[in-house]
Amino acid sequence: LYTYFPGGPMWPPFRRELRYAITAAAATSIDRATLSAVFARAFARWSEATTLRFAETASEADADITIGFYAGAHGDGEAFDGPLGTLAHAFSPTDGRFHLDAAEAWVADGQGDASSSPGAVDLESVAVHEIGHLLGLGHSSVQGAIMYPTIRTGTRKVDLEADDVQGIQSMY
Ligand code: TQI
Ligand code: CA
Ligand code: ZN
Ligand code: ZN
Repeated sequence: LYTYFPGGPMWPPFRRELRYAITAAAATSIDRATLSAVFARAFARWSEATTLRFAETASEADADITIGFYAGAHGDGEAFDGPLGTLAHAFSPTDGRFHLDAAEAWVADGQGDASSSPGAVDLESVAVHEIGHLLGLGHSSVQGAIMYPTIRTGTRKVDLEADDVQGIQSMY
């Protein structure tokens, strides 16, 4: 079953269109257009299941959600740990910060070192999971759910399960 963050924080009902900015992309080798496409698809999984809409903005000041790649300590007390281990983290509503570990062998749309690295991590799969957190979902006990707290490296898991849909539809 799906869970919420403690206290059940969510984006308020008058905020049904959320803007996101990709602010720190320099630390990854994946090009900017590919990043835009991958995150757009990841957000679309959740907007298709809810009344939420997401739009990319170039302006960080304008953004509800900020997405960036960082290596090691990056100022929020949750230092990244190099390859594998923690891949990414996202804060609960309505913080909006979504950070990815720049040290991972990210792969997206055939870019990155999918074949050469045994630790390759699919960016879109991680993005779909972290967006669940950004929207207020905790972890699910249903194996196969996007919000289940493990994923095998080198695999792709981007389709919401019934459990994820029920969880998000109970909020939005
Ligand atoms: N990052 C953890 C995660 O997103 C961070 C975390 C641990 C967390 N406990 C939490 C976030 C509780 C919110 C609430 O789950 S991770 C996966 C998965 C990670 C893990 O790097 O370990 C994915 C990132 F689910 F596959 F294990 C993305 Cl998809
Ligand atoms: Ca890591
Ligand atoms: Zn961080
Ligand atoms: Zn998680």
